[in-house]
Amino acid sequence: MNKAIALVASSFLILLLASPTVFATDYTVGDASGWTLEVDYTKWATGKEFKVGDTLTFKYSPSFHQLDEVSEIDFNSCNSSKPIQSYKDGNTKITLSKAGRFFFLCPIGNHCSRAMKLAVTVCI
Ligand SMILES: *[C@@H]1O[C@H](CO)[C@@H](O)[C@H](O)[C@H]1NC(C)=O
Ligand SMILES: [Cu+2]
Repeated sequence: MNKAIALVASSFLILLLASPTVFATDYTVGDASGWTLEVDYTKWATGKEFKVGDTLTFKYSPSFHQLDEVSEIDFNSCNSSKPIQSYKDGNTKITLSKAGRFFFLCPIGNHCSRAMKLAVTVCI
């Protein structure tokens, strides 16, 4: 291989290894529908491979919806009494900072039991 090409290739490889966040993906939850009722977020998440450093952006009207990150137990029972984090700014960007499972729901009314909830699995 030509030396210059080898140098470029190895520099690129080093960049790749050193900065995985260069390739982070920003997901808009629910795509064009955003964070709202009548969207199947389980279906939305299916087939997506979330990685550490990716972000989730939740877009919603704060007059109607909010966003809580909760534990798995609270997620399963739609219990928003002690969220890990609460957001109500209408445009919430969350960085998936570590591998594992993350759980989100809307704490307004019965929205969570009407399927306004999202669980994601984040891989390294
Ligand atoms: C909701 O969760 C909190 C802790 O996260 C717990 O103390 C409380 O008992 C739960 N409420 C219900 C109705 O399960
Ligand atoms: Cu809601």
